[in-house]
Amino acid sequence: MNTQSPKKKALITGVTGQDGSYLAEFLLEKGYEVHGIKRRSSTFNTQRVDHIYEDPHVERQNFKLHYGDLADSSNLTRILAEVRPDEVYNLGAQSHVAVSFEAPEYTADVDALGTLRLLESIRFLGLEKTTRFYQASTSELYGLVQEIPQKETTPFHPRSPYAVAKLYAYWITVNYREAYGLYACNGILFNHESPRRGETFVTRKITRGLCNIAQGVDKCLYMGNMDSLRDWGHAKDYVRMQWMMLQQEQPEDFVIATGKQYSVREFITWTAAELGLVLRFEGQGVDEKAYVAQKVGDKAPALKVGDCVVAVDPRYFRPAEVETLLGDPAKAKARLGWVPEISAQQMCAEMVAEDLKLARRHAFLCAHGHDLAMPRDLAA
Ligand code: NDP
Ligand code: GDR
Repeated sequence: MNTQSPKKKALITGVTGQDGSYLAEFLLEKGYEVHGIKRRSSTFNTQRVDHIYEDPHVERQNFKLHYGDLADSSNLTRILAEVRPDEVYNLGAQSHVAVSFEAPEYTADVDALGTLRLLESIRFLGLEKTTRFYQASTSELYGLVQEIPQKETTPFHPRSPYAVAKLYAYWITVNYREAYGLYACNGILFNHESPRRGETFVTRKITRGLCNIAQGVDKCLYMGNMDSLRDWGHAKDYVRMQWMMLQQEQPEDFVIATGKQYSVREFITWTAAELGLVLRFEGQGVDEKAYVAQKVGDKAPALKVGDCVVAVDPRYFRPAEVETLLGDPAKAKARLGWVPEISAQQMCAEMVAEDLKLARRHAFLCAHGHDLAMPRDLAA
């Protein structure tokens, strides 16, 4: 007789993203059967989960991918009906704040209505008493901050189409909890990064950019608002907390943050120090917006980091900026015993080490006759 209890099943939207990949690893280690939704793409988009890929031809596959999209309700309903997960982690999103100003309707469709589609499918299938739901909420909800530091009770004031869409997702999650008794939680996560961070988010843009410059494969790093202040943690610490939230008796919302705040300029300084670049800011202390307004012409004003140039490019200023975010994780610590284990500086060092390997490989291949273009993105 088999006395083993069946494996728990988790479904992750956004499994190919930074958090999805760490969460999938974490849940597999905990013995879960992990299902992930991936989008159809004309090029491979599974780099972050390739190392945990399991051949579908073997028996007892523990990691399974399904094609899908948060814009497609029938697809979500079919996957939920097929998997009948114990836990759903809704991490899928158009997650770039600056891009949300360019594509506000799409961002609302995926980030706001996508969450509703998932919740409604759970209800439609009668899973609301058995399936637990995690919503990837964000510190961007605080936007124009009303209180320092920000905690679960701090009022919201979103400042971008992304944040407004996530505000809907936050409240619809609360609503399904209150209306239908669904076990649903919002994790209000502050910025978290890693070597797997998308290349167009500021930390990764800096580590990648300066590593490339240090290896001679790039010349200049163009930045937006370097005075912006963020509370940066490590994605590995944060996915642990996503799982912890779904293991409580009662569903609740939690702020996840480190309680420490640094500027984008400081992150540049740490990265330069890791690489042994002598840091020399020209124009230190200037308000870059005013500086750009004065000097803008066809020449971008430049701040120098040793031999490499960090230039301000106004295209990276946002129509409405979130200037400062600082979280108070006291509730997570008191109720769940969660504390972040990796500091922002340690994380920066890890990111630099990984990006240096990539930059060296690129430089090596170029030096040996390969005509390789550096991948670029409008948002970076
Ligand atoms: P990423 O941008 O790295 O990953 C986003 C994931 O969502 C990717 O797998 C992406 O697929 C997928 N996705 C995008 N659009 C759709 C769609 N239409 N249908 C289905 N899947 C889609 O984000 P992170 O891993 O950093 O963040 C995870 C979640 O947490 C997001 O919801 C984000 O908004 C939120 N969040 C993130 C924070 C952070 O600091 N990282 C802080 C607070 C909240 P593909 O790979 O094909 O692009
Ligand atoms: P954010 O992250 O908008 O906080 O959203 P991002 O790393 O993009 O920006 C952080 C701050 O840095 C400033 N900045 C720049 N940002 C980018 N991307 N590129 C630049 O060149 C640049 N120069 C300065 C920004 O103006 C901003 O103030 C992230 C995402 O992961 C969201 O999905 C998530 O919800 C929040 O974190 C919490």
